[in-house]
Amino acid sequence: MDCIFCKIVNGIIKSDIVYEDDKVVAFKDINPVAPVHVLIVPKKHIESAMDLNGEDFNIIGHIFSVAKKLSKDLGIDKDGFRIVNNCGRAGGQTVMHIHFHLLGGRDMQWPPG
Ligand code: DGP
Repeated sequence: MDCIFCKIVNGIIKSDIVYEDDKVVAFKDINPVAPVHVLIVPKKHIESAMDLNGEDFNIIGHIFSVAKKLSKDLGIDKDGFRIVNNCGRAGGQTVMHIHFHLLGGRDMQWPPG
C-alpha cells in the first residue's frame, strides 16, 4: 500500500480528521490554501475521476452530501465555498487517490491557476 491517502484512511499516517463514516474520511489539508481547507476522500482506493465506474458514482454523490454537512459544521455555508477535484497531471492532481478539496473562509478567485 504505497498510497498516502490509503495510509490516512487506515490510520497509518496521522491526520486531523473532521469527519468519518463507512465510505469516506475528511481531514484537514497539510498545506491549506484557505482558512478552511478539508479533503474529502473515499475509503475505496480510486485513482482519479477517470477511474470511476458503476457503484463508485454513488460515493461521489455521498461526498457532496458530506461537503454540504461540513460546510455548515465549519461555518462556511452562508458565505459560500468551493469544491475542487483535480484530475490527472495537467489538472494538478498530485495524490493519485481521488479526493475533493472543500475550500472556504475567503473570497475565491476565478479563473484558477
Ligand atoms: P491534489 O493536488 O489535488 O492532488 O491535492 C493533494 C493535497 O493533499 C494537497 O493539497 C496536499 C495534501 N496532502 C498531501 N499529503 C498529505 C498528508 O500526508 N496529509 C494531509 N493532511 N494532506 C496531505
